[in-house]
Amino acid sequence: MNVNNDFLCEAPPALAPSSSRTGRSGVADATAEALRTRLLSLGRPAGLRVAENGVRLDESAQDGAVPALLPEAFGDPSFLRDYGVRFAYYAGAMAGGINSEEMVIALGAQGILSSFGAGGLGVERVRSAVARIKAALPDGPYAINLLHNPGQPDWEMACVKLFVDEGVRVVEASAYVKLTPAIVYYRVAGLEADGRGGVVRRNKVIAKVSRREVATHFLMPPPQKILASLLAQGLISPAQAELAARVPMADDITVEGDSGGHTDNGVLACIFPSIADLRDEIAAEQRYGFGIRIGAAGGLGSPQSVLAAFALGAAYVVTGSINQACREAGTSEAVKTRLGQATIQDVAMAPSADMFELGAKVQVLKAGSMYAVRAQKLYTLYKQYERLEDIPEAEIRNLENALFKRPIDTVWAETEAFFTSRGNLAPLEAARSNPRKKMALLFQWYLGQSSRWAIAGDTERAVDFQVWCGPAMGAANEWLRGSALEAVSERRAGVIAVELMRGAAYLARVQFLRHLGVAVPESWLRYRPGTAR
Ligand code: FMN
Repeated sequence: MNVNNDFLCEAPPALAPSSSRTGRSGVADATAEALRTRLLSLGRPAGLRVAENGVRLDESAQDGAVPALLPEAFGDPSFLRDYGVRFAYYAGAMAGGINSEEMVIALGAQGILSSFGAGGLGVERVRSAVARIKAALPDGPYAINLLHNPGQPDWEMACVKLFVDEGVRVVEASAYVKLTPAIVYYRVAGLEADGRGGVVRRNKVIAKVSRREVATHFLMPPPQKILASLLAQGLISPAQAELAARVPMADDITVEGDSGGHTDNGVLACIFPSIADLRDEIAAEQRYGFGIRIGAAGGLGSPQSVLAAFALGAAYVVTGSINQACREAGTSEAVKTRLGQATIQDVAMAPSADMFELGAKVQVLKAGSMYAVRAQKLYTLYKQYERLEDIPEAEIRNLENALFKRPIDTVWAETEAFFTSRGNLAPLEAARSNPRKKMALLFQWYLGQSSRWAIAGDTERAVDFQVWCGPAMGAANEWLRGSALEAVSERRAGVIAVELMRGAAYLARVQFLRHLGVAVPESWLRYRPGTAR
């Protein structure tokens, strides 16, 4: 662009009518407003002229210009192409169908990728979701989540078989520590030679990680040992096993900082560059002949944070917490209302239901719920005692009255019924010979039910709601306050997505103006929803 040197003067020209920095006055309010309005008109460049009394909008652009920047321009264009989407953005999975069929379909219809929250659902429920989503979006875009749970390898494999049979082409793989036969099978079952020496990767994997060790597994080709076993079972062909050596496990790595649900509470600004570097190292070694994109998740609830993620180099951005308060989310109005009032600080780490024995934690909404405190109490008892019988009688009564609201024996009977109905008998067998395991399963009844009470909006259990949520929720509430999207009843995931991206584009243009040396009023560095076009 053509910027003359006067324009890039050390003491930037003032835009504001009476900038305290320069003591200048004279830019009429109307002129400043015209420039700001132009910055909000994302597709139109803003030509600038340096006048005696500051910078003003000028179509002839003698002294520089802020270029057009549409939200579609953010991120890696190959993300848009590969997934057939409009934005380098996707809505991450929310287990238990909270990222629901409705959400996936509504976002998909707008050309935005969304990942159905299959975690915690029975295979038949996942099957019906896949059928409904496919019927509504036969050509996509959509993704289905494969949430690893070390205690349920059969569920994971059954889901993958379903995905392969039904032609599900995008899987968001998460909570992995190492690779499992199921995720490797999904990836490799989609490999084909393209006839020109390349490999077609039909089954796309977006791996969500927060650590380098886990990222490494997905940046590398599938491990030989798992390939050999899949081959022996006849699940993959010898040709696919060979092709597998030439592709990484994932097409995309979503680096997740401090987020709702399972999280290492990582700082995105630290872990993103680290994993991007790791990708560069592995890609240089492996010479795949195509790139592996790195996206960013965790803490994104305002246009500023979305812009920051793209500034880190994100190929795409991912939201989670903020979508749970939207109309399409598969959870209760009671939960959405609570989420809509949350502040940034209203979150806490609490024991997780699925990896309770390992001491894993999830980030939850603290406001209005005793879940974090009560689940922690159960974990403390689990660590302190070898078996239920060792826990003092008074403590047991307390649990029965306050948490379970039923006798321990009934809780156990319900636990048995749950696992039996899912055909998952291994935990019950383990509990028979291991009293500590039995105690864990019994405590997990509360941890598991508390999510269901929240989804169902069970008012009698309102103080026990387990609602996964990160600080992004409070950030979004602050951003949306006073706008047409303040009430959760008005929030739609697609509208929020577009507003976040538009806001980021507007803010990027304001930053551009700053980079030109213009003193921009602080108030311009905020984006009010609904104002950009
Ligand atoms: N990520 C998954 O990969 N699988 C899940 O089942 C899953 N469930 C979630 C449930 C809730 C209620 C929330 C808030 C998040 C969940 N996540 C899950 C993480 C999101 O997909 C997303 O990566 C994360 O929320 C982004 O960070 P944020 O919460 O700061 O926006």
